[in-house]
Amino acid sequence: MKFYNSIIAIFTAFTIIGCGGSKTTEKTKQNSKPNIVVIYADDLGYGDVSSYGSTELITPNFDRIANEGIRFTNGYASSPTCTPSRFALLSGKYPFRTQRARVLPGNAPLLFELGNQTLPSMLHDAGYFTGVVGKWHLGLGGENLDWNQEIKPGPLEIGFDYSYIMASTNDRVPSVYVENHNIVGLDPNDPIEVSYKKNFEGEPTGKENPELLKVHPSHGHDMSIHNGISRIGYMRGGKDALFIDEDMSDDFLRESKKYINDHKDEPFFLFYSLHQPHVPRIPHPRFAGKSGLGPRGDVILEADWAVGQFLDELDRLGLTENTIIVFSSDNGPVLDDGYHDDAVTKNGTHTPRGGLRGGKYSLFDAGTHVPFMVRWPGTIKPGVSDALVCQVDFTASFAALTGQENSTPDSENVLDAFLGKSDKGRNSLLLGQSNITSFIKGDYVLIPPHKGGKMTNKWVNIETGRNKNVQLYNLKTDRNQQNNIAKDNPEMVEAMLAEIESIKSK
Ligand code: NG6
Ligand code: CA
Repeated sequence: MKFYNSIIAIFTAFTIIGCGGSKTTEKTKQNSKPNIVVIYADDLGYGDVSSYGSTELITPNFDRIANEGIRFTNGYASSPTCTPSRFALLSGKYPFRTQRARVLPGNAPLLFELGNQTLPSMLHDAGYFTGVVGKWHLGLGGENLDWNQEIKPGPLEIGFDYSYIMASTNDRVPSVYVENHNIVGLDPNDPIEVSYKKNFEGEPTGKENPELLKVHPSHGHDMSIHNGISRIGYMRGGKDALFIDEDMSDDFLRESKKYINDHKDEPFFLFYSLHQPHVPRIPHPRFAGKSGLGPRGDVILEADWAVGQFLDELDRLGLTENTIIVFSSDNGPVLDDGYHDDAVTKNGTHTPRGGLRGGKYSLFDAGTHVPFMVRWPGTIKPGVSDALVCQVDFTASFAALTGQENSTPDSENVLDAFLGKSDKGRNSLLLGQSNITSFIKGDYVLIPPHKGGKMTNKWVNIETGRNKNVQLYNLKTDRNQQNNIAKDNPEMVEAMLAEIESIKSK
């Protein structure tokens, strides 16, 4: 595969020399097998990034990707929560097609049906080495998994050639990393046990032993304790394998850098899945207090730094011009998501949702409308695009780039928008989890009737967007969704509801 990269280099050099150096733009016989890296933040809002308008939190390295590539102003995650968005990104399927596509417990079986095309399996078939490092939260193994044995099926069974993942989330047990089929650093003499039903005898919990905690839960998160933080779920044993929250960012950065070093001589795909700024927000001491906005701001700065280090490593390896980087987030922002960590009290005038309505969990726009940038230096001309694009589109778009067929049901080829060759992305987009949360068509978004309260619980304190009546907003003229125009546009409402039904029956 070294050969392959050399050919590109020779071709580029030849073109530049051959054209007397003045027509470097003519080198655009586009490389059809650039490396592809998807960097995926967890709960980062549209307004948390300085190139998207944040003035209180400055993120030079996220901005580097935005400014050297295309910054999308209408880029979407598929769902206002994590599991379904990740599922859509990797499967090319709308989450509503799978009843289990909602926030999964840490001992949930793998969410994917085996044998279907996925983003990594498609790229594997295209000749890529495929890997994932970081947060997973898509289930592992089958029912009643024994974490001390081989953990499968998992990433390797859906198309990844390598995986180094956090088993679930940083607030759910088991608090371990899994490399391929095994927990990292597990001592066979100290097996790990996991339960989401009841505690193991003699084990402290956040509820009963708050004196053992360095961060206190606000709601939920009062079960097993490790590293001074109580989590969701119970575990016992596996002491040597438990991760240290303060080191997690460095762990994922180290593994990501190692991965690109190991595979620099062949086309590679890397899903670099950050854990920030999801709770618990525990920055490395290098970043504690740096943002002035409390730990939520600090871990965003920590993530930004890690992304910068990763970009520097690509530069050092000479891979920058041969690598597409996509940066986005799995859902919108939240302040108090279960711990008293000063996210609310120290937020000041910062606006994580960046002028959009709602936030994480919400059917309003800020639940899914996220930072979204694509960089490919030398091929993509930097710019800003208003095209409607979604993470579910990676499979079809990168299939088009690499000469593969897309056989996933909902992914659309928006490669020209990703590469800045076209201002047009999708015509319409369905968002959801195990149900349908909203439907965007052109400038309009329709939110079907939903039961339930208008606000989440008092800690999370986000508008849910739920309404027993149908809602319709013009996102172009009313970006903050203040005027429900459903009543004045019954035909449009009917047509959009009918279109949802036809997508459902596809
Ligand atoms: C919620 C958790 C929240 C977070 C979320 C999933 C409680 C009270 N809240 O149920 O802290 O873990 O699930 O977040 O337990 S996500 O980004 O992974 O979807
Ligand atoms: Ca998330």
